[in-house]
Amino acid sequence: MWWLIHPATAQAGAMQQAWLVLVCAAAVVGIFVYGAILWCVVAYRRDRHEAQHFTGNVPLEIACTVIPLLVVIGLFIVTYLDEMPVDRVSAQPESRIDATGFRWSWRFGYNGDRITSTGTPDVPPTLYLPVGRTTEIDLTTSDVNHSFWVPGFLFKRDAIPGMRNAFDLTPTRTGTYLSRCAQFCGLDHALMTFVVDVVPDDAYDRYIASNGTVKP
Ligand SMILES: [Cu+2]
Repeated sequence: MWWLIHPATAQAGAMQQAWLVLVCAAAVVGIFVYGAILWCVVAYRRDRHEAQHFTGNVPLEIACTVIPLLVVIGLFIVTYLDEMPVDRVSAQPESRIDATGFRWSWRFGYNGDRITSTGTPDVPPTLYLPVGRTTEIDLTTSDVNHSFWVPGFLFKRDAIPGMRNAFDLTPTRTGTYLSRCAQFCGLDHALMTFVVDVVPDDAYDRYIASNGTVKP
């Protein structure tokens, strides 16, 4: 859709679809509620007539309970169905990268940590990903909670002390995507940026084969 960002991974389409459904549902509910408020304000103005007062209306109360419940159940199912493929981790990822958040930057380790790239607040690191291939990212943190956020991928995942959060990314377009920590983690949180560089797969293979000396 022309007014939405064009997400750059195979997984992001499902997130965009879930977002669209939620926004449309919110719009429908919002239009109904504000319409009802406006109607009450106009139709029951004091100078016209007194609104009828009543206490207790069982059909209305059942409707006011059941309809929102059905809306919430429906949205839960849509979210669940859209998120499951995004959370599913392939048993055979084509490559695997360790990502570690720390105050205040990121460290990326490729190929069993034979190549590592550690950023600083002044020089943010670059995460290279091969286009068209599924890469598993194993996310951890060495101190407090951080969050790995790539807006161009519509993807965010928390890095939690003592936990390894694994997820797959399958970029569909080469390009450079500015990314950042999305969890307030301390004074220099705003400096925890990084760059995701999606490169052609042969350039990525050369990078790995050269142990990081030939940049993609
Ligand atoms: Cu952080």
